Amino acid sequence: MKRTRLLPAALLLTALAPAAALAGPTLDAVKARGHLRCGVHPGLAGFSSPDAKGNWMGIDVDICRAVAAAVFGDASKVRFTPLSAKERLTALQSGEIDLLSRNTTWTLTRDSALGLNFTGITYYDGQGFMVRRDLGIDSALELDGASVCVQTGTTTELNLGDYFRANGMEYSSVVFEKDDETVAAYEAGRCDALTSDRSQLYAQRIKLSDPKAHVVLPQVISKEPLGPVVRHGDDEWFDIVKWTLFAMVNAEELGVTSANAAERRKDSKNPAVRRLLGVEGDKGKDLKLSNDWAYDIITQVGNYGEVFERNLGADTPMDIDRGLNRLWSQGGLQYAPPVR
Ligand SMILES: N[C@@H](CCC(=O)N[C@@H](CS)C(=O)NCC(=O)O)C(=O)O
Repeated sequence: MKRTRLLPAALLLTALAPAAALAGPTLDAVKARGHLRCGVHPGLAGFSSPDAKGNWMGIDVDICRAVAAAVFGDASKVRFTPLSAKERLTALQSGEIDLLSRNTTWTLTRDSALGLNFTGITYYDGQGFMVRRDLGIDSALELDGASVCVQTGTTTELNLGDYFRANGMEYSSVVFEKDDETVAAYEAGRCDALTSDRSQLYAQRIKLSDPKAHVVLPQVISKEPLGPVVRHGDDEWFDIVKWTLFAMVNAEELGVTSANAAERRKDSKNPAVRRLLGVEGDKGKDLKLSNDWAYDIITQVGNYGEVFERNLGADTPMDIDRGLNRLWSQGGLQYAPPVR
């Protein structure tokens, strides 16, 4: 009796053993190549854009760098592929990139039928509208009959239709394939309103010739949880990208920063800090990485709060309040499972 009960468990262990000992194909391919290929937005302030010297900057870019730090111990081992909204998912599906980190909304269809996995939420966003101040409108519910500039291939286009239908309002859409064309058309007066994720509206507004002449209306008409995306079928790679963000959020929660991580690794008595920084346990090895994986992320890229402030915070042109992107312990939604 005892024997028959034990047998299936033993067989199961044998069956699992070889798979557990192998690294996933994406990790192997990335390591063999010597760099990560990361798909990003071609130019969205605060999220992903090249600076005057051609260095990529932004919260989405920093996620790519953090994954490179986890895999190689070197955040610079990443090459960026700028992708339009239309190109981004195909580039990932076809294997042209290892990771997509590009203001992409987590939806059911993308996460299932399109063969992709969202690894977490780097930025809780929502869709809004921008109008010229002299239009004298202070609510999106006053937009009945308006023409709205919108980009195709986005959740934005779909939500726009839902919002006007749900509120019994009419609209005409003026549709473009590229962000620059959409904003240029809005600035040229070809539509009454521009709609996009609100973070993007702020980024687009600073590019207009007179940003103060435009207002972002208060209504948030959708949920746009933005996060990194990988392909279906490689759980180990999925885990690595997922835990990269979790490490950054946990570091913020534990008060571990790029400036103090070296000291905390030497002195901290807090078991959670010691596990995160690889002093105790084999957490990196569990991910098929070095036990310094999180230490490398934090010292080279920073914790989640540092990355947010550097790219989007009060000292940047974006000047975005953390809002929903605060830690759960500070009234926000950013929450990570424990490193244990
Ligand atoms: N978060 C939404 C919208 C993302 C999006 O692609 N937005 C536009 C407006 S900023 C964009 O990226 N345009 C630039 C381009 O396609 O090159 C989604 O995932 O569909």
